[in-house]
Amino acid sequence: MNTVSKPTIPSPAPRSSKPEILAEEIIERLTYRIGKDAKVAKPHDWLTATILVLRDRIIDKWMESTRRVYATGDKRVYYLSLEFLIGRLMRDAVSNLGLMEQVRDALASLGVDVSVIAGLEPDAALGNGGLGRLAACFMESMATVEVPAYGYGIRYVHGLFRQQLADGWQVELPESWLAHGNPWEFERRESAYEIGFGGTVDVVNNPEGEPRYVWKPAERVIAAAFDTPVVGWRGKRVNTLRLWSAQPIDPILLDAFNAGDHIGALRESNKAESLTRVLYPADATAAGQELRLRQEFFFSSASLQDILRRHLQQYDDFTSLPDKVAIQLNDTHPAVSVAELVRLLCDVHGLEFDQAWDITRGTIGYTNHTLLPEALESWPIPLFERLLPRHMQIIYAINAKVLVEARKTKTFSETEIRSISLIEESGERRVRMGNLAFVGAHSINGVSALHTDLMKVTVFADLHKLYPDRINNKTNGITPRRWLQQCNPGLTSLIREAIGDDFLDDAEKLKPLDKFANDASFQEKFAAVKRANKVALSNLVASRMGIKLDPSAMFDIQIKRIHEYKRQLLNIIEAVALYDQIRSHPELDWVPRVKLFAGKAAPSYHNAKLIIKLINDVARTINNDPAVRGLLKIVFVPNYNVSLAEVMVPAADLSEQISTAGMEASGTGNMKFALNGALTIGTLDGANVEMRDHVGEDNIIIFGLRADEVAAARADGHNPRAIIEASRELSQALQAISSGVFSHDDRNRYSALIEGIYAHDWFMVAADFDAYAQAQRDVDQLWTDPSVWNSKAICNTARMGWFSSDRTIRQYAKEIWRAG
Ligand code: B1N
Repeated sequence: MNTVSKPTIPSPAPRSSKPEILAEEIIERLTYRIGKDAKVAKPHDWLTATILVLRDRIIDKWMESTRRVYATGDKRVYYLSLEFLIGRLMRDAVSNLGLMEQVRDALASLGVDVSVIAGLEPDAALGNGGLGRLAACFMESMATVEVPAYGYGIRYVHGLFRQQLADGWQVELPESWLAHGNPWEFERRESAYEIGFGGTVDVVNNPEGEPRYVWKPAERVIAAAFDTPVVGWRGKRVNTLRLWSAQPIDPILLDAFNAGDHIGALRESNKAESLTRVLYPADATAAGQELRLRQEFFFSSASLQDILRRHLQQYDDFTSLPDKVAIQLNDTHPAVSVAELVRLLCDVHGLEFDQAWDITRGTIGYTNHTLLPEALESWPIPLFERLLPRHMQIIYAINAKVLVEARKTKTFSETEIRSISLIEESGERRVRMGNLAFVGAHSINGVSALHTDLMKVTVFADLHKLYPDRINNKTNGITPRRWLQQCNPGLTSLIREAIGDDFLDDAEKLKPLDKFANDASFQEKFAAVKRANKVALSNLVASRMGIKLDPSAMFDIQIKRIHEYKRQLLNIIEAVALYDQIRSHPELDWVPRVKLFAGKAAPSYHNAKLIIKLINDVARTINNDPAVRGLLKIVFVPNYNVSLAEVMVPAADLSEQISTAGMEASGTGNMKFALNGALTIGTLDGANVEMRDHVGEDNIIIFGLRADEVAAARADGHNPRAIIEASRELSQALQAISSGVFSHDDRNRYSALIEGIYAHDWFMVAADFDAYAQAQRDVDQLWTDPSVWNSKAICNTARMGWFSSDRTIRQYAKEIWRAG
C-alpha cells in the first residue's frame, strides 16, 4: 500500500492586469520563451510575446470554467462545424478581458504600438463565408451567455485562399496562417483517436441479443487535438475550440526507407496529413470529392469519440447522454455523425440498435443553412460503401425504420415515400445527407423566419409532414463585441456618452438611442464618426490600391462571396446604367457615390469569376472617364476577409443586400452593416425581412419581387426578353456590356453571361432591375438631406440589438439544447 500522502498542490497566483506587470511579463516571454533580446526583437516577436501574456490571463478562467461544469453536472453543448471563420483573436481577447488600455500602455512603455503588432496577426480563415463566421460568432456568444460549450472542427493548414487580382481577374494563392506558429493553440497529445476508412465488416452471432458487427478498416489515421480558448464578454467564461489534425500512425515506414524507397516510406504519412491540409473553397455548393467525405467523417468520428470518452469519465453509461450532451450539426457537413454515433454506441459500447437510435436522436440537432439544390450534399453509394461500409449498413437500417414508420401512417404517396428516403434512387444511387441529418435529429432549424418557412414547403416538405414538430426557426445573429465595440470604437464611445453602458452587456439596450435620432447635435457627432471610419477605409484603399476616394461621397458597399444569387451582377449593371445617365444628363444634381465591392469566388465557379472581371472592367472605364467628374467611382477591394470586413462595415453608408428573394437563407453581413448605422437597400429575402420588422419600413429601402413571386415567375415561364425590351435603361446597359464597351480587348467576354439574362434570367436580374434602379434613386433623394439620412441611420443602430448572436444562442440553449 502506498503510504505517501498526496501533497496539496498550490494554485499559481492570479495574474495581474497592471500595465507595469504586463510590460514585465512581455519582456520575460520575449526573452525566455521566444529567445529574443528586446533590442533586436521584430514586430512579430512582440506580437507573440503579447499573446503569450494574454493567454495566461485566459488560462486562469479557462480552467475555472472546466472545473465548474464538472462540479455542477451541467449539460455540455458541442457545436460540430467543418468551418470556423475566426479572423484575428488578439483584439477580441484583449477587449473581452477588459484590458484594452492596459495592454496599449504596457506596449507603449516598451516602445511598441499595439495597433501595428495587432495588424500582423494572421486572419484565421478556416471557413468560406457566412456559415463559418456564424460558427465563430456562436463560439463567442456561448462563452458570453455562459453555455458550457466546445466547438469541434478541422485544423486546416491552409485556410481559404488569398485572392489577388491580375488584370482584373481573380487569382488564388495559398494561405498559410500557421507560418509564424500559432501562440493561441495548445496541442493535446493525450487526446488522440484512431479514425478508420474502408475495409470490411464482420458479423458475429450473439446468443444474448442482436448480432455484433465488427468494422475492420483498411486504413487508419490519428486525429490529434489542438485547443484554442474562446473568451466571452468580460471574461465570464472561457470555452474550447478543439480542432483536429490528421497524423499518420507510422510517421515513416523505416523498412521501405532503408530499402531505398524514400518516397514510398513517406507515402502513408503524406496521405494522412493531406486529409486536413486544405479547406474546400466552395460556399453553398457541395464539393463531391472523396477527400471531402473523408474530412467530414474524420472530424465527426474524432469529435464523437471525444464526447463519449468525456461523458463516461463522469457518468456510468449512455442512457443520460441526451440529458448531459447536446450535439449541434452545422449543416450536413457533419451529418455522417448520425451513423457514427449509432455505430460507436452499438459496435464499440455494446448497446442495442433501437436504444442507440433513441439516444442519437435525443442528442443531435441539425441546422440547415441553404435550400440551393447544388448545395445539398449527397454521396454516390459505391463511394460511401467503399469508404464507410459499416455506416452504409447503419444508414440502410435507419432508412428501413423511417420508411416503415412513414408507410404505417398510410398518408404518403409513393412519390412522397421516395422523397423521405435516405437513398436517392433515380439515376445514380446516392445517400442524401440532409435526410440523414433530419431523421437523426430531434430538432431541425432554419436560420431566418422566411428560410424556415420555405424549408417546410420545399426540400423537407415530406419529412416535415412525417415529423411536424421538428422544424423550428433560429434567426441568425452576430456578436456585437467584434461587430460593434471592436470594429467601431468611435461609435461605441459615442453611444456610451449618450445612453450609458448597459448596451455593452445587452445589445437590446441600444433601444434608448432611438431618442437621439432627431437630435441635431447627436446627428452631427454620429456623422463625424461615420466620416472618420470612411477616412480610415479610404486610407486602406489608397495604400493597397493607389485609388483615392472622397469620404464625403456616399459609400455604397457590397461585400460577400461572389455568387449569382447574391446578384453582384445586378449591382454592376445598375452602375453601368447610372454611368450612362450621368453622361447623358450632366446638368442634373447627381449624388456622388463610391461603389465598393469585395468577395471571393469559388475557384471553379466560372460565372462568379467573370463577374469579378466585369466589375473591374467597368471600374476602369468609369473611374477614368472625365465626363463622370468623380460622381461615380467603382472599387473592387481584393482579398476580402474578416479583418477587411472590420474596416469596411463601419465605413458604409449604404449596405447592398440584394439577393434573389428566396435564395439567401439569412445573411449576416446585412446585420453587421445596419448595426453600424448603414441603411440597407435590399430584397425581402433571408433575415432582411426581420430586419425590416425591427428597424421599421421607413428606415430600410426594400425593392423587388418577393419569394413567392419569384417562384410563380419561374413556374409560369418568366419572359425576360420582354422585360428588357420595355426598359430602355436596362437594354442599353446590357447592350453596352455584351457588345464589349468595357472589354475592348475581348469584345465577347461577357456575351454569354448577358445572354443568360435574356434567355432565362434565373436570378431575376432583369425582373428586378427597374425596381432596383428606382430604389437607388430614392436612396439618392434621402442622401440629399443629411438630417433625414442620419436620423434613419441612428434608428438602425438603435434597433438592431435583437440581432445579437447572444439572443440567438439563448434561443438555441432554451429551445433546442435545454442547456445553460
Ligand atoms: O450560411 C449563412 C447564411 O447567413 C447564408 O445565407 C448562407 O448562404 C450560408 C456548403 C455553405 N449556406 N450554406 C453554406 C457553406 C460551405 C459549404 O461547403 C454550404 N453557407 C451558407 C449562415 O447561416
